[in-house]
Amino acid sequence: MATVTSTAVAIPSFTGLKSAGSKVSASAKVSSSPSQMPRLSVKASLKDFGVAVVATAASAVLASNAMAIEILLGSDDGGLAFVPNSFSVAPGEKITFKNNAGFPHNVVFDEDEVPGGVDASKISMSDEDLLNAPGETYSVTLDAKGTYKFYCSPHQGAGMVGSVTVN
Ligand SMILES: [Cu+2]
Repeated sequence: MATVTSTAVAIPSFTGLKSAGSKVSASAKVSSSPSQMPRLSVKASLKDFGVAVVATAASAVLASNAMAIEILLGSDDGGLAFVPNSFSVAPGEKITFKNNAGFPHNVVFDEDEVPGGVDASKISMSDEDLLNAPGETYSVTLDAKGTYKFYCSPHQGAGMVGSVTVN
């Protein structure tokens, strides 16, 4: 949503400024033909403007990429837990689970504890699939609003469970 809004704003302002820039370029050509300098500077400023637009678009993309959350697998003191174990995200927000301590871990969504119509197996790691190395990650995005419960299959009995709400 944020990206769409930014883009909608950026395009009209680009068009408006570009046409203003073209007018400046035309008058510079007429009034100062002996010297190339004004034309060059107009060209340069148009070029800079183009860069500015690209930068704006890029920062909009970065902003949307920044819409992400990282969940640690295992607490710093070695506890078998998701940290945090309860959190909220926006639809489509990237959730990255990252091995921190006490691995191997995995992330399995409970088929009985996901919103209706969601296939838990499509957002889960398989029971046998484990994150073994330090810093290893598993990422998922959830689109359907509601509450999802998940667990780490090796440590579910030890209470390594979590809950995420998409809203
Ligand atoms: Cu675990």
